[in-house]
Amino acid sequence: MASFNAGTVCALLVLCMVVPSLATDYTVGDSTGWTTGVDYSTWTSGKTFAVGDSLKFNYGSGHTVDEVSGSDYSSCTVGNSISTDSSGATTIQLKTAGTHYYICGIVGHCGSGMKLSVSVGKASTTTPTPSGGNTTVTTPAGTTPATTTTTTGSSSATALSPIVAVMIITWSALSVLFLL
Ligand SMILES: [Cu+2]
Repeated sequence: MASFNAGTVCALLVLCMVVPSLATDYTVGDSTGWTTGVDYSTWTSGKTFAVGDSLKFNYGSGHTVDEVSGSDYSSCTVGNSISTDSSGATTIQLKTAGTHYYICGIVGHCGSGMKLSVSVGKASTTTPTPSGGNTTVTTPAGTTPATTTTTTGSSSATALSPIVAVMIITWSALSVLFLL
């Protein structure tokens, strides 16, 4: 009984500590890829980009992916790129919020549609709330008077920092294994 409760506490805590990676990888233009004759504003419409997401550009030879300033994006000016790649498969991680601009650096291609602007918001915050996790822990710990050591360890975990909590969880898990 005691070991079951301790195990549940451990499982719940571990679940709450694992921050899920919600980053999204977008393939620019989807199956069409990065090429001329595409309206990328249509592709971006309805999509929400956040810090941590990445853009994958797939294209044949004769194209590049250049990150440029907003003004160079608007005027399709090549040659001032912040970064450039022509590997045919460029993955760009969106590291900062704000609007990022990409064009093809081959003269004429930007004007033929190879221009992409993405508005990047702050990292998504749909992670489990730590307070909810701690509340869940408190309940089984209080209703488990059988094993004094486990109860003490678990209730301490609610009051201490996550790192200490992890240590206590590990210790609790080892105790459970030992008891079994
Ligand atoms: Cu091009």
